[in-house]
Amino acid sequence: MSFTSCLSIPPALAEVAGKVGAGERITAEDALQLYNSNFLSLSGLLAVEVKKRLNGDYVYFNNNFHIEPTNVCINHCKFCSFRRNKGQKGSWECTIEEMVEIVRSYSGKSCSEVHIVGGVHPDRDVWFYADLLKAIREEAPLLQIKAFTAVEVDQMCKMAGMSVEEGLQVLKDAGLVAMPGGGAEIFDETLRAGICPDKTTSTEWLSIHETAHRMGIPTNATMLYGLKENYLHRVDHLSRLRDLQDKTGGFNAFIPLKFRKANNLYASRQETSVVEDLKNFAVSRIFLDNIPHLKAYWPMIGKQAAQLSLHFGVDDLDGTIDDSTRIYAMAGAEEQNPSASTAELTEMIRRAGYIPAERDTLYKILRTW
Ligand code: V47
Repeated sequence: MSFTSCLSIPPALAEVAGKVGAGERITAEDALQLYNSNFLSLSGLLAVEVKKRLNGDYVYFNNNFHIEPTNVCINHCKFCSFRRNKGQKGSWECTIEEMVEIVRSYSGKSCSEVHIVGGVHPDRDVWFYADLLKAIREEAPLLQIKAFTAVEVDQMCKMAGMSVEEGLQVLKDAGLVAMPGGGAEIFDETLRAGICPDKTTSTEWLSIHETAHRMGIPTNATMLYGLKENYLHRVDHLSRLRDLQDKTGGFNAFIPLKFRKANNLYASRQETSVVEDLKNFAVSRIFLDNIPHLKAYWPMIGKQAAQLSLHFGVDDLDGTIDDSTRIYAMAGAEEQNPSASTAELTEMIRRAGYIPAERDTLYKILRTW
């Protein structure tokens, strides 16, 4: 007798559970079954099973900080609380010297990574950003640079009159180690046209990541959820990522990003519940069986929900961050001044029953507790 047959679980769901237990890949229809069911704890159990196969009892974090070069942006994404026009009150455009100064302020603090993401600036091209990376590398040769969403890369290459491949080569030569997963939003073309009409398209986003993977630049992937989409849209998004990962193997981590409503055009909408957030982590973990890591970005959902997510398939808590990012605080995220000490992150992980592992950008373990 199977484990699930002793419980009052609908047969279709028991079948999905059986597949996950046997290590089989689930289909899009199976993922929909999980999304549509109210057996949250079963989804959590299955997600932890997949997580353990991939990462054992480790839960990763890193010692990092962010640089947001500018919030001036040519795009007009309706969910964004961060963007400003050039010269508008509240806009900023850091110079290379100012950004190197930020890096210098972290010397001696054992950070292994700087995460650089900002608005899509109207006049800064690949050469500007390559100079930035070179200057950072000169200042801190051991610091790994994870930088620029596919949307930023798209625009900076166009500005320089280069193909994406040529532009990424310039950035790689200047010190780019990996790319973050932002700008994916939701791939469904109709929804995307409504919420971020002038942004890099879904096909272009996927193609830029495919090019990066081919060139040996690993990347992350995200999904903005809780804004207009239904479960079919989410499964479509996850399917496009899983298909690309089957082809390239270049995604390191998937990060679901919960829509936050403050200070943007969707302020009157309701945000998702913690139950929905945990379900989304679990289904993502089970469906994306080929992406090694599932990250909970704690500044967005808060530390308590992030700790709970470790029982829904999450194996990565991002990093210490040191209050160096504004994007989510401006959108009303849980953490208005996000900062976590190594002691705090290791304690969160240990109290959830896992082994804390400090990692670098490429998931090499630097230390365990
Ligand atoms: O693409 C913007 C999201 C992303 C809102 O790769 C919002 O390690 C919710 O991708 N509500 C950029 N989300 C940041 C990003 C990221 C963050 C942390 C780690 C990594 C990584 C990547 O932020 C955007 C967009 O999807 N976003 N506004 C909002 N109101």
